[in-house]
Amino acid sequence: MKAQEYLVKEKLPLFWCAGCGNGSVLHAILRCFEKLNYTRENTVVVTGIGCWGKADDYVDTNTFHGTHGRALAFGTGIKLANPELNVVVLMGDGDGATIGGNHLIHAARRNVDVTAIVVNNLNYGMTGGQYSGTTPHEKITSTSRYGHIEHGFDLSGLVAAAGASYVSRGTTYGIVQLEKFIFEALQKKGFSFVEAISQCPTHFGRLNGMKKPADMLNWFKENSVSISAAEKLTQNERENKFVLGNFVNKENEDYSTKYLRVINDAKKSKEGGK
Ligand SMILES: Cc1ncc(C[n+]2csc(CCOP(=O)(O)OP(=O)(O)O)c2C)c(N)n1
Ligand code: SF4
Repeated sequence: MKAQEYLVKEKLPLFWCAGCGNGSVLHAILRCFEKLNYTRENTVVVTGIGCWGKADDYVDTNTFHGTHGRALAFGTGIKLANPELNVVVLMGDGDGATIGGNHLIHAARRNVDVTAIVVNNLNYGMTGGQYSGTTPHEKITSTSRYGHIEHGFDLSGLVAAAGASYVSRGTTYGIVQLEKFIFEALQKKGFSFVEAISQCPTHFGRLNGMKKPADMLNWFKENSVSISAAEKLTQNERENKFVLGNFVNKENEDYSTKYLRVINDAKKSKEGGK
């Protein structure tokens, strides 16, 4: 299937604001589906709530629209029920890192064989641009008018530390690199995670002096560094940078495989006991 054939045409035009990064990330995902020959039947796209959580409306595979912060819990259940399915979980930073942060660390720790793609637009877009768990220090949001006093999560670092098999971070400015990361993540057995830094010009951009979508893309470009370049920076210099690249790519037995082994062992021991 061609990338565009995965789109539900009747649902177009997209609900997202002009210049939002969500469309770019969705297109990159659909191009990867095309390359991997995903079918409607063997693929489930799971979302939570929020602007990015609307993505499942536009994807013509099996989809599941869950509650805010719980997309990974639904994705885990779907994968355990049918390990043959390609389960792709789409979350915002509010969904994945803030309200649903607990599910994120435990899915990574368990190494559930799903791909999680977090569009990190650094705020809660849908509900009016409030700060989230990834809003950078001192940035302005509708609930931090004088500059955010907290430091945002290094989301990829958090997921890597929790035990994921694959972790990468890219931006919508570097969409080719981001698509490569999504392509690798979809093929990885175990918990794979891609953090897509993306623009929300309507809220985050407007409040932080970047009124046009292109201003946000330039901000990403000017403040992005590779992992190797970041190693040469001091902690302070790194603070306001987007460190991009592949952080983890390792082999580690996934949860469904272990779970099926336990089921088989239990069956054998029951038969042996008869
Ligand atoms: C448990 C719960 N708390 C709060 C809300 C209200 N709510 C809906 S969307 C949203 C923010 C979504 O932000 P994010 O996940 O970052 O996605 P974005 O809109 O930025 O793409 C919130 C707080 C909710 N639906 N459920
Ligand atoms: S509010 Fe922000 S995240 Fe939501 S659609 Fe508009 S630009 Fe995109």
